[in-house]
This record gives sequence, structure tokens and C-alpha cells, in this order.
Amino acid sequence: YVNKSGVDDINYIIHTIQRLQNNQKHKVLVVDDSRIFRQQMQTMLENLFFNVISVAHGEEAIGMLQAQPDISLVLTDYHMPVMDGLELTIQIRKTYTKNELCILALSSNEDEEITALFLKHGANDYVKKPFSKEEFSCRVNNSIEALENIQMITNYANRDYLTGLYNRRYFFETINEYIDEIKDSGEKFSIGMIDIDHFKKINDTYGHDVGDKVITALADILRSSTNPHDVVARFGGEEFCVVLKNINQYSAHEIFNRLREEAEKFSFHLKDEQYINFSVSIGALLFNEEESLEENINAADMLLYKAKDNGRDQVVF
Ligand code: GH3
Ligand code: MG
Ligand code: MG
Ligand code: MG
Repeated sequence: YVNKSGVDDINYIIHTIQRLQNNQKHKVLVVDDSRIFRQQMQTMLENLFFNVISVAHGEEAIGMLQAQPDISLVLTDYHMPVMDGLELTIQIRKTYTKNELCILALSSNEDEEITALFLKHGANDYVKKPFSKEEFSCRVNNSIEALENIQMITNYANRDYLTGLYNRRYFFETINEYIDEIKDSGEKFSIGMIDIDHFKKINDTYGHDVGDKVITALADILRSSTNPHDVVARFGGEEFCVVLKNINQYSAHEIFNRLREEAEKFSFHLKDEQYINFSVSIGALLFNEEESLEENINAADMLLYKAKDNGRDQVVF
């Protein structure tokens, strides 16, 4: 790569190498009815280090997206049999937002008005055929970079800075979506409020920084001792909320008690021979669908107070 004056631009080269490294994490779906053109694009994209899949028309593309939900970019031709690129774009945007998936449309010079239609219906960008390899690479890289930036910002907005767990705001968003999803399915789930016992003492004895490390250690225990589909959030201070999905009361009780035990037997290594032990109290319940999420959380909070009143280091269900 050279800049306008014909000299290698080192910043551009460094940026390109980083781009290629990141591209390896992305899957690209090429949709074109011409086998030769599909093959050309596949090669260009593989030279940019992407994982590439290709199909011949819109309907096949929809099927592929359902089979492989981690596709980052769809590159679609306009004229295709069965389902054209514009219809495909419209269909994709019914399910995937621009925060999840980008669409790059390919159109030829004869279709003047089609580029605007593509953009109106949710394509992120377009490339006019015929195009140079250089322009193609730049547009593909730009789209992927925009997607990565959105996903990074979304991740920061949804997570707690100290522990990396979901924050309270995202917890409510994602659990309310889950409640909608399982409505009428008969699926049960459990909510547990978890609070470290006498945490002020840890802060007062060892300092706020050590307190932070204990909070992070508990966060790791909660995350590693639950299923990936369960939701673990930090509500604030040393208070956490855990949702165990698709579970009955008996198993939920067992798991929350196991979490309590894991916290109890964990020793935080301070220095030399010094270890800090702590316990947690948990208030937990099976979600009551007659009431709102907020009301259920408040009810779990009341059970947590009960656990504290009864002497701490226990689960009240
Ligand atoms: P209890 O057993 O009744 O829960 O006693 P406790 O001492 O844990 O009482 P409480 O839950 O009211 O105290 C929470 C303390 O946590 C108060 C606050 O100073 C401290 N805290 C809140 N957020 C943070 C944080 O982010 N880091 C640290 N290190 N401390 C925090
Ligand atoms: Mg075509
Ligand atoms: Mg506490
Ligand atoms: Mg507290």
C-alpha cells in the first residue's frame, strides 16, 4: 500500500495488519448467482483473512444465516433468481440490526436507483460493479470496523467496569426479553439476590482496593459456577443478582446453596500467609409470572434481608 506521493505509509500498513488480524474473527457470507463472481469474491475476502461462505441466492442466504448465526457481514448481489439482493436485505433487517450484522450490496451501473433502495432498506454500504480490489477491500474493512466499534461500545454500556459482569440496566433489559420469550411455554426460572456478609469490615480492615478484589473474586465464582445461559449481574456495591434459566425450585435451591458454599470455602490470597475468607447471604425465589420483574426482585431482596436477620451465610428460598 502506498500513499498519494507513492511512499509506503507506515501507519496505514500497521492499521492494515491489525485489520487483517481482527478479520480472522469474522465470518462473511457471499450471495451471488454467478459462480465465477462468487469465486472471485471468496478469494478477495480470504486474502483479507475472513472466513468465507458463499451461496447462490437470497433464500439460501436466509437458510445459512439461521444455521450460522455468527455471520458478521453479508455481501449480496442484486439480480439473482428465487430471491434478489434487495428482498434479502429487507428480510435480514427484520431479524438483525446494524449492531449485529452488516450488509454490503453489489450493484451494476445499469441499476441507477437500486443503490439508494439498498441503503434505505438497511444495507450499510454498496460497491458498484465493476470495482477495483482496492475499493472493495476498503469498503469491506470499513463496514466491519464500524460493526466492531458499535459492539465494543454496546459491551461497555452493558457491563460493570470492575467485574465485567452485566450491569443492572442491561440485566433488566435482557431478563425482560427472556420473560417475553418464554411466555406461555411453561418454562420456570429462578432469581437470587446475593450480598457479601460484613463486607464493610473487609473494606475497613484491608482497604477499598482489597475490597474491590474480593468483589471481583466473588464475581468470578458466580460466573464459573453457573451455566453460560444463566445471567449474572452486579447490581451495585457487593450485591449481585443471578438468574438460573429453565429450572425447578428444587434444583435452583441446590445451585444457590452450592454458590453459597463455594464463596464460603474460597480463600482470597492477600499476601504471604494471609488469606481473607468471606461468606454470602442469598435470597432466592422461583419467578412469579403474576408479578413484574421489579416486584420479583423486591421479593428476593426481602428474602435476602431474612437471611441476614437469621445470622447470614445462608440461602432463604
Ligand atoms: P451485611 O452483612 O449486612 O451485608 O453487612 P455489610 O458490611 O456488607 O453491609 P452493606 O452491605 O450495607 O455494606 C456494603 C459496603 O460495601 C458499603 C460500601 O462502603 C462498600 N462498597 C460499596 N461499593 C463498593 C465497591 O465498589 N468497592 C468496595 N471496595 N466497597 C464497596
Ligand atoms: Mg446476479
Ligand atoms: Mg453486605
Ligand atoms: Mg450490600
